[in-house]
Amino acid sequence: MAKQYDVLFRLLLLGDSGVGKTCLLCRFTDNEFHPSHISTIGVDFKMKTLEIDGIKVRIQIWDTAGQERYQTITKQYYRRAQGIFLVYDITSERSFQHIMKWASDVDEYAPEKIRKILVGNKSDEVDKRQVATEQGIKLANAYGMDFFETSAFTNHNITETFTRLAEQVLAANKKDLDLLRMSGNEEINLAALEEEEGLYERAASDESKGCWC
Ligand SMILES: Nc1nc2c(ncn2[C@@H]2O[C@H](COP(=O)(O)OP(=O)(O)O)[C@@H](O)[C@H]2O)c(=O)[nH]1
Ligand SMILES: [Mg+2]
Repeated sequence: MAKQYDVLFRLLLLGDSGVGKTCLLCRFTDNEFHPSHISTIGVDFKMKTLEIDGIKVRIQIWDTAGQERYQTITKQYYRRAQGIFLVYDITSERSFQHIMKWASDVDEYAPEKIRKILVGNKSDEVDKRQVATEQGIKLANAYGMDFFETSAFTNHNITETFTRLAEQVLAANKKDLDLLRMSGNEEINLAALEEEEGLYERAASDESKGCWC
């Protein structure tokens, strides 16, 4: 069977409930926007393959629920991720302030070489803006992260944001990647995928749910 991709990365969307994480994911993977859908329960994921520097990068993007009660589920996922989106809503000062809490969780639970990117979503909501672009830039600089303002609604900066994080993860893992490529990594990746799917089923079976998007 022909190899479908060269490497598999896991990226995680973090941030308060309602900032638009699920909408960002739907826009990126399916180019769809559903204005209202059932809140994400626990953790869910979608896949997409990108080609970066001639390397087929399959990214598995995990979408978490921001509610405190799911924290015990999501913390297991920090450790298995290579990249993290820290998402706030530009119309919610509160969601911006909470980024510090999310970032400190990442520092505590995620691997050291994890790559992070700051995302200010709902950039289309100009009249309701509470967080200035400069505030986002300043915070991202303080953490040494890249920063994008996005809109899942208008599709502004969506591909750019996901691609940038995937590129950074690729660069951070380049050495291991070369080793994997030399030895052929398909089996390893498929095994990892099956393992993740098992985890997902366990998380999902905790609570029955409808369509999450
Ligand atoms: N105007 C606007 N609304 C958005 C955008 N992204 C998400 N929303 C809305 O924000 C609400 C929460 O989105 P959702 O993806 O469920 O947030 P999550 O809890 O972070 O997953 C929904 O009512 C969406 O319609 C955006 O880019 N612009
Ligand atoms: Mg959600």
